[in-house]
Amino acid sequence: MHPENPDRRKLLKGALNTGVVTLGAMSFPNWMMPALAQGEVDVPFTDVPDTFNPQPVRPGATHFLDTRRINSFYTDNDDFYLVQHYGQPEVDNASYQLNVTGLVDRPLSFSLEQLRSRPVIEKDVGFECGGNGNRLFHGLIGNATWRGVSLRDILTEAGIQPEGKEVVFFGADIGEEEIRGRKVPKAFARSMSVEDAMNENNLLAFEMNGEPLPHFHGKPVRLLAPGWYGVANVKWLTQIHVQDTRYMGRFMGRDYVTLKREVVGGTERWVENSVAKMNLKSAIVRVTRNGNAHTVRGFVLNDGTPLRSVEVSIDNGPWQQATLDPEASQFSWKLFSFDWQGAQPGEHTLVSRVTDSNGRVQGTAEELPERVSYWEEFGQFPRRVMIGG
Ligand SMILES: Nc1nc2c(c(=O)[nH]1)N[C@H]1C(S)=C(S)[C@@H](COP(=O)(O)O)O[C@H]1N2
Ligand SMILES: [Mo]
Repeated sequence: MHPENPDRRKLLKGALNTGVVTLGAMSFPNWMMPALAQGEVDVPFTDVPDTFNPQPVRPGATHFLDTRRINSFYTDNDDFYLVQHYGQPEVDNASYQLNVTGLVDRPLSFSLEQLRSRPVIEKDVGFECGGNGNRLFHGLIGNATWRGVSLRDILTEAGIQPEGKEVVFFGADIGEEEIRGRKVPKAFARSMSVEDAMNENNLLAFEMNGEPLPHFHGKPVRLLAPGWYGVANVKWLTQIHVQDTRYMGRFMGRDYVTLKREVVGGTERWVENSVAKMNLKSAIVRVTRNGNAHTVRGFVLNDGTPLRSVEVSIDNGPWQQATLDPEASQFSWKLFSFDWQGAQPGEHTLVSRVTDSNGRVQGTAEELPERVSYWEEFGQFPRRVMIGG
């Protein structure tokens, strides 16, 4: 978001880690954190409960990014959020194999070396968990630069047969699922239509921010579907299977399934859908003060549709243009900042909204279709801050 000396950042992180070790679960109030730019200090949010206190990464655990701390376009690999449903399998690079099977003319098998010797694509991609939301201050989020190979090229080489309709991506992680009274071992898997899988942007990624893909992010290879919610990005990827029926697994058919009240061809119905492409969303995550100047910062995520504007409203006042970070690209997160003029002492409500080039506007939670459960939370997110006297 604003330039910062990386050594300094490391120092800050080190200090934070030490603090956590010695002080256990004690939380650090916002205003105790050192300033990030010369003279710049965080303005505390008053809507964050004491219980929201993201911790450093722990093996096996979900990890939240502390969005109040976002200060760079790329999220450090060791701070990028983590979600895994069946643990974090350690896959051996030397014996790794990716198999392409099913309704293809030529079943294929790749070692890591063979994948790495193919033409490499590099892309900035940001994403969030389909279960991210206000209650987590949007902490299941991150943005990185990824390197890998084209999924489309590999599927083209394998030759999808005309009957092939669905492409299933299997991870190496296996969990026991009880389905209709029977316990069975199931690999984490997600699927896409052939058309979606053949999208030229999809990567099989083996590098993240210039490093080999870290263990917890799917070493050695993961799928990366730019514009999709995180759940699509299958980690520890070992098999790609083409079939002529829909794939029905927990993460397509039962979990990561929304329930929304929508009008379907004139009839109001409760609609379930598998979490897929990201909805248009923005959120304010940070407010800082430098002297009397206040800056409001946040992020935008969507499916890659170009944006028209990001705006901020203060205390229900008029919408005012925010500035998008020029580093943003089609599938990265898009950080924005807004110069808040003449902020008066006292408590204030801030909210952002984003509009895309199709004219779609991020609505308030009340304007969006009624939604059951936390999947796909993308309404406006009003924040409260206290400006000191
Ligand atoms: N193999 C495998 N891939 C997976 C998952 C998983 O449990 N197993 N979780 C998914 C979900 S729900 C999310 S949100 C993203 C998180 O990716 P990250 O941990 O690298 O941020 O990975 C996805 N890929
Ligand atoms: Mo997720």
